[in-house]
Amino acid sequence: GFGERKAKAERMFSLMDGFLKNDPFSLQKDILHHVEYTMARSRFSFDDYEAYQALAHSVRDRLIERWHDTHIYFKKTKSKRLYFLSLEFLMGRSLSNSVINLGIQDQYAEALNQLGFEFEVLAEQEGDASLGNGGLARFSACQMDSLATLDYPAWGYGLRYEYGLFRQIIVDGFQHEQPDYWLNFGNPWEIERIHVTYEVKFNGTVEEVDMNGEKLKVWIPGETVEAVAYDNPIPGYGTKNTINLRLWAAKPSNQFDLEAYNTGDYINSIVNRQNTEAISNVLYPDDRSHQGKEMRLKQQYFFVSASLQDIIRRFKEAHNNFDELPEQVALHLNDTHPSLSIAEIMRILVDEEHLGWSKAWNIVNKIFSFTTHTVVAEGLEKIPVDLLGSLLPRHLQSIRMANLSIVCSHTVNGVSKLHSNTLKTKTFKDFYELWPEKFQYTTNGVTQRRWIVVSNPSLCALLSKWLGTEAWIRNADLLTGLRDHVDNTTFRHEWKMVKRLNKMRLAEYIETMSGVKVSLDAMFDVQVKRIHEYKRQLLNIFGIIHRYDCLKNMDKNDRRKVVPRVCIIGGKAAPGYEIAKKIIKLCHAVAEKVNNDADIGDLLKLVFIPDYNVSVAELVIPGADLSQHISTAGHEASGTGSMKFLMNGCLLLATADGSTVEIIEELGSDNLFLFGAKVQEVAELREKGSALKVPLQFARVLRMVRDGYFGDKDYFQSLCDTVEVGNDFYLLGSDFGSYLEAQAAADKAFVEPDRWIKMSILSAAASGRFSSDRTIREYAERTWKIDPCQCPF
Ligand code: CR6
Repeated sequence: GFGERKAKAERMFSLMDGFLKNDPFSLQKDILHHVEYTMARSRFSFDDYEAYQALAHSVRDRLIERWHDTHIYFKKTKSKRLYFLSLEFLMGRSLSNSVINLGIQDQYAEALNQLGFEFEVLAEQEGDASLGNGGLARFSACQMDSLATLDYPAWGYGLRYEYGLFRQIIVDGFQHEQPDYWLNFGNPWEIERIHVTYEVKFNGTVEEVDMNGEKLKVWIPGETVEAVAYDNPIPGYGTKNTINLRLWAAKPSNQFDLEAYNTGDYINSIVNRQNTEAISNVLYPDDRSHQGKEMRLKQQYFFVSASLQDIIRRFKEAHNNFDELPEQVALHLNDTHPSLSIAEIMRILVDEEHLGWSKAWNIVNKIFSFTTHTVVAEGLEKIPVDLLGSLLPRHLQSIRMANLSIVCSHTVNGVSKLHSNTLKTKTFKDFYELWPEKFQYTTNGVTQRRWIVVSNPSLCALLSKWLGTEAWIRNADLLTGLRDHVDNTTFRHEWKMVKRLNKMRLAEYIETMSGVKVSLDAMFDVQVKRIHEYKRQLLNIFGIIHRYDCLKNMDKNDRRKVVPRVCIIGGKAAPGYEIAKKIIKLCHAVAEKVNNDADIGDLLKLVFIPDYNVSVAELVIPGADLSQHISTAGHEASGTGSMKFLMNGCLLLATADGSTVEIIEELGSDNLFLFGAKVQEVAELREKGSALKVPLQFARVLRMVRDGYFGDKDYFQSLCDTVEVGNDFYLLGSDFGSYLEAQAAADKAFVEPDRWIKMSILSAAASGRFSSDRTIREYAERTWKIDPCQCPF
């Protein structure tokens, strides 16, 4: 009986000697325990990597304790749960983040010191978990951190790709892609659950069978694959709550396929089975379109089917009536990628739970919400009818994934105010007229735990000192308190020192990566994000060429007045995106010329930072003076990089696109450098075609590239064609004049250090609204209708 089981559990718990202790002495013992028994290394000889692994395992143990208790508590309270379904999560590194969220960083630092190691050095040993492409994926990771911190009963679901996003290496200025074997050295942050598995079916036929006079549709699959769960604990900050990110891996199914084995082709049937593992092998490296790829569809369905079986199983453990589903379960579709969930849950409710179509439909309409992260039609997935029909014969209902998601979701979210307007007036105009009440927006955000506390410890200390509290780490609105100190010279001096320290860190990194020595007195001007024509890295490079050209034509006296710049560009191009790859090559070609020009010296440097990812971002963002977010208005749905720079006291040079519009509302247009066509002007400018006015300087820069001033003349022609008058879809030419003016305004502000520092402080002070805590709270209250559920300590 229950009493007996409880007594047994209590006896076992007493044998465990209670929870793990967090004093430095206990931590040392635990780390050494893992060196000996987990890493199986000889006690007195282990290198930094092994020390990192042992350290990570000791942290993992502490996460597991809280993760267990959190789930026991969630189960007990039976509160409504959120399931966040996303094909991508860019978690980056976990060690520092976990230790900080557990609140035991000082104890760990001391423990390691006593063992003769340094925490920061070991933390550098960790590789990134790069299970995503760009903004959408990092935003998912930030949301997980906020869900845990705000005590929401939430689960994340995703895929455990064997290969994350490719590593970018640069050879002779060209991008090459290398596979990311991130699991080769083990992953201490995941827990393999060999018993949490589900069968996922593919292909085959649908047959009608007669069951006691009732006609039922039965799917006879052609292939079955097994999904195995890998759990990744996500700790909240300042709370015991540690939620779960469950990632699925594909394994050959156990089910006997008698026919294959009976034909005697034993070897081949095993080889064929191994191929099924390929489903979760690799992340698709395009961040905007995945049109009509069979493996991509298989991944999506594999993910959706395993997740929903798991969710329904958990629901049925505690409830026996599906009418309760909408009060117990919120399912969130992160973009259209998991939208097959809608068809799959209908299949489960109709075919397996025998609810009947209309009853199932009524339930399904109350549980889904959907966020779209794109503005352009080519970003909306479409699946060819015959592909869906052959792979999922029972799901063939609708194939425009966005339409499916809108029809069946109670809420359709945009990711910024501007984006939402575009959705209502353009992309989904018809749907908006039909159901205006469904359309909302929840502006994106980023977590200050990762983007200040982990990545910028000196700023973190300074903020707590001047705000007189660490409470901003859980409540970013408190950052507005910095405005009270902006006139204090001591504060400003300390602020400046922090920036300088971070610039030093970045300068060292640049020197090791590229051999270029940069001056700390220069303005560090950064653009890091995926390479896309609409993000206009080319506009930035053209601006740099223009600057170089001006410097070359100046006399020595005038040069002395120029603000020295270090221009930093980083980002990956999708492997098949030719123009983006040419932009990377051009950046290297210009850098080669500029950086080796003795005439120019420290006045201008251009560096391309290879393999931009989360951990590189943690280093680059705190060290930036200026950052560029210069997409053609109307093309960046939100943009979240800008929010991280803002938090780190970095000034923005930006167009009025995506979330920048709301940043301006918080910050005031005087505190950033704004330029370019407004969203409502873009269509008209495009219509002008070859009659569009383009400044002479633009034509001159274009000519230089075309004439081979930076080499590779032939290779760059097609790139130049994309911005030639009449063909310049992203309006680089027509925005060039105002771009240069904004750059000049930035130079002017930089030579007044007091003014610059004030703007920097005001930037950080305005960043509170862009915390993902605010985003998650809005979603929780308005869209998901879930309440916090805090596990007692
Ligand atoms: N590429 C948007 O383009 C937005 C993020 C997160 C993007 C970007 O503006 O900030 O999503 N869209 O909402 C997609 O990935 C489809 C992105 O990261």
